Amino acid sequence: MSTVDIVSASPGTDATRHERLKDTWGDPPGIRGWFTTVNHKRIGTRYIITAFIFFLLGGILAVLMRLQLARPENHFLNPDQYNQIFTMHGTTMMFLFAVPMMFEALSVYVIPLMVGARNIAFPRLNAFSYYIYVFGGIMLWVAFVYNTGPDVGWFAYVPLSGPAYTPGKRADFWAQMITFTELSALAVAVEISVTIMKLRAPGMSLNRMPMFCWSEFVTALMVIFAMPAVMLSSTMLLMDRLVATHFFNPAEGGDALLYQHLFWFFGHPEVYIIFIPGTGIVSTIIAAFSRRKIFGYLGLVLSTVATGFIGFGVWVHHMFATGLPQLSDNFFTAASLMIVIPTGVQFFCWIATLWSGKLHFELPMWWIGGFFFVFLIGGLTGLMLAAVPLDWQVHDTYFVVAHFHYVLLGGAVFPLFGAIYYWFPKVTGRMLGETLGKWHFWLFFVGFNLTFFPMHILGMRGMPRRIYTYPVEMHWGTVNALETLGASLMGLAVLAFLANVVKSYRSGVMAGANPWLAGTLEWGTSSPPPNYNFLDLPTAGGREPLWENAPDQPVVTGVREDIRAVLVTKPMDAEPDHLTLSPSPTIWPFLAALAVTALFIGSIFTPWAIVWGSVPIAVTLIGWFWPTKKESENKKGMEKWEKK
Ligand code: HEM
Ligand SMILES: [Cu+2]
Repeated sequence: MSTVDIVSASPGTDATRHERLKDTWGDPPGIRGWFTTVNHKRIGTRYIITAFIFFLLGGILAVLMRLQLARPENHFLNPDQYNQIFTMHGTTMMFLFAVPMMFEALSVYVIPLMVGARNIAFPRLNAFSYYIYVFGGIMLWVAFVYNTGPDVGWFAYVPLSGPAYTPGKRADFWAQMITFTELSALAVAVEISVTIMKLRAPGMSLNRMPMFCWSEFVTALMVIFAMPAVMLSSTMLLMDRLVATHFFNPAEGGDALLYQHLFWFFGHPEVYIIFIPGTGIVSTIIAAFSRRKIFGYLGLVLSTVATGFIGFGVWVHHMFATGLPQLSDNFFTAASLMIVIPTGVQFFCWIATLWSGKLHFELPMWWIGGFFFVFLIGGLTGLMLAAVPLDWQVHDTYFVVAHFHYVLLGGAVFPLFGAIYYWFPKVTGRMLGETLGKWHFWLFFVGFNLTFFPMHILGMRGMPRRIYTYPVEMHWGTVNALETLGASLMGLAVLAFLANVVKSYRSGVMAGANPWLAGTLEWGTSSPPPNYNFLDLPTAGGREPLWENAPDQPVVTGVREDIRAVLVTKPMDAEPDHLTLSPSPTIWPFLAALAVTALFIGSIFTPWAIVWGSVPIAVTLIGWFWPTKKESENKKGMEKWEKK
């Protein structure tokens, strides 16, 4: 066996090495470990559970809305409650569920394992960003429970959300929460792109990188470009509201359209930030269950990148009804239609893979089937909406609501459930049950189409969106009642899923390391993975290393096991480059997140919070970067050792 000998051979049997690594990479015991951990799997699991809780909360609000809309002239909710509920639904689903789940949660858990690393890059930042996200979400929901929930839609258009029309603190909480969640997304974008560029297993050159890594990498870059736009618009909104700037006030030389441009420059890419990880999941699951390498790898990579670019060029199609010059409408129609090309390429590659492979139709694949059906319909109505005349016709009707739920649930929720069935065995060591799994799928699939398909018809018949009730004479009642029935089926489906998770977690079939016989690296370690991920750092001899590694594949030896050493490789061809120290557990990211939260919430009430609030932040950051004695020793030790 040839070896990539980084430093020196590591002595000991596997059992003693396991003990040593376990001690090195472990967390302090008990509650201290809880608040100090920097392990990407613990943090990733928290992200997944938290984002799912927000999905449940958003779903409860959806059911409330559907109950209200089930009958004409219903008084189950009053208009103010409805406004808060539909704003909280959209905001929760987009900012607290979809992006954190599809991007942060999945990539923080999966990517380091998939590239064969012992931890994510910047683990303390990772802990910090999780706390920021969860505190931001809690802040918004606490405000909502105390009847201070935002009521201006998840887009919070000015002037409606400005100081004149929305006095009080409602929109302020919304704006601060946006800045919060996007801060956390930005931090994860940095961690994930560096993890993907610098911590890949030796041999995993760029053209061997799994599709899921590509998709999360493109997503990370999109986050870096899109999120600052919305953070800017929400901060400008907040300043208009709190310190009487006039960015968006035309009477004082501001511009309300500027808000829409900034918002949608983020808002459209946001859809792809949610959907592109979904495509990565689809590629991963299809390859694993066809037992063949994905067809048209290069085409898939290029179309993922192209989707990322095009996603930034089309934001104005959300503003066709604002009366922009005709020429720009034409341009943005054409640009929007271009998205068909990369999406078409992707669909073609997936179908070709299924066609030429040997399909094993297990639960994760069911959800991919659902994805094909649902996303195709959402894509087609999207093309319809990109045409200005039709957009004018159905603008702000339920046709649009139908369209974006088909895209969002088709592009994110269906692949997500596929991903959960697929990776649950890796995370917990047990399989998710079949029977409840099938109930979950069919109830959700039927319920989904029953809820959202008729909305196309309601929209064509003129039912406007964002209304809390409608008159009997419009004859929209029957269809709406049907939709509410569909929504309750989806609710049942989610209950079946939760029951399945609890049951399988306790007593499901043991999974073993690689229950699906998949080919990517995360399946090459035990389920659940040990805190140090891999006993021997893996190498990649092909795109699906577990399928392709030759018997004489080189192995990495000699990485020190008594300190948190991480192997850094070169960005293009992933040749081993050097070793670096991964940070140890610490309480400071948690305290820093608390301090930042205090500043942000305080600043809603007094600008002075920015002055006084920065003091604790400074203290926590100093604590964060202050080297401990042990760390300095390790660092010196490693430098000496590298010189040898
Ligand atoms: C799970 C089942 C769901 C149901 C039954 C549902 C239902 C609804 C309803 C009735 C509305 C109000 C439409 C209006 O009055 O204009 C709405 C709006 C919305 N939904 Fe959903 N929804 C669901 C899931 C989702 C998911 C998963 C997402 C995102 C990932 C999402 C994102 C949105 C957004 C962004 C809005 C617009 C809110 C606004 O205009 O402020 N929904 N949904
Ligand atoms: Cu768009």
